[in-house]
Amino acid sequence: MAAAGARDDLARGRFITFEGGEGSGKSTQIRMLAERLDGAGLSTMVTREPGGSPGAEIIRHLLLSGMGRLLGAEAETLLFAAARDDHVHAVIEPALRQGSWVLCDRFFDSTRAYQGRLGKVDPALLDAMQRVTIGDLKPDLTLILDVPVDVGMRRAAARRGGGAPDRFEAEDVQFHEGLRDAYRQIAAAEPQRCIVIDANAPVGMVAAKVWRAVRDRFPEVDVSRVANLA
Ligand code: T5A
Repeated sequence: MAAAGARDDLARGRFITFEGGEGSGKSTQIRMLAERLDGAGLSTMVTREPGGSPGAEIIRHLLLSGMGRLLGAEAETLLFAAARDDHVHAVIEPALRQGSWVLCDRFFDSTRAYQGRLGKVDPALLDAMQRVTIGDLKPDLTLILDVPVDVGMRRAAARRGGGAPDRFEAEDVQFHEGLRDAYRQIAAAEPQRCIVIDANAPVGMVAAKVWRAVRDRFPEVDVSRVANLA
């Protein structure tokens, strides 16, 4: 039985989440990491939260429009949880079982930081929602991209052009400073799972740090086929 379990574990893909404040460069780095893992011959899947499955994308629209906020912090948190539940069961778990490496732009640490620390939602409610939505599923690795708040906000503004900021981008500087601090605390509490990456650097330099962190954590990745190793 134990041997079969070990084989199942090896066949299962790895689950890597990216976290950080607004404009920290998560989407950019996920795309680059996916290319490298593909180059190493691994099946990879890129996804995001809130969203990532048809049902969760509908809830994403509601949340980022700011409508969830009108319901209060707890109800807004429940909407994030509902989206995650669908995403985990419809997309993430099946992909991992099929051996894909799943790279997810935000996961439950975002709820801990945004709704827990900043929205002051009761930790007992967050624990209960986590049990229901993700059960034992934890990321194998979480990369927290850290940038000064003004840098992240400038990048987010440049990316959206003349468009209006979304629900969370529109919060004040104090909120975003608190967010950065919340992520540092999450990393300090779970150093086995989380690595903080200084993302206040050119894209290629950040990508090299991300790649190093992934190779250190997963030495089983065959890098001999990956081009342009930084
Ligand atoms: N949320 C989410 C919760 O409150 N609770 C939850 O449980 C969850 C799951 C999602 C929002 O929902 C909240 C958090 C968020 O506020 P979103 O639209 O998905 O919102 O946005 P974000 O996840 O915040 O992502 P962003 O798109 O704002 O930023 P990224 O993905 O971190 O950054 P990226 O890669 O798009 O880069 C932004 C710009 O900067 C440039 C890029 O080219 C781009 O133009 N850039 C760099 N420029 C210079 N140097 C670098 N190193 C750069 N890297 C990227």
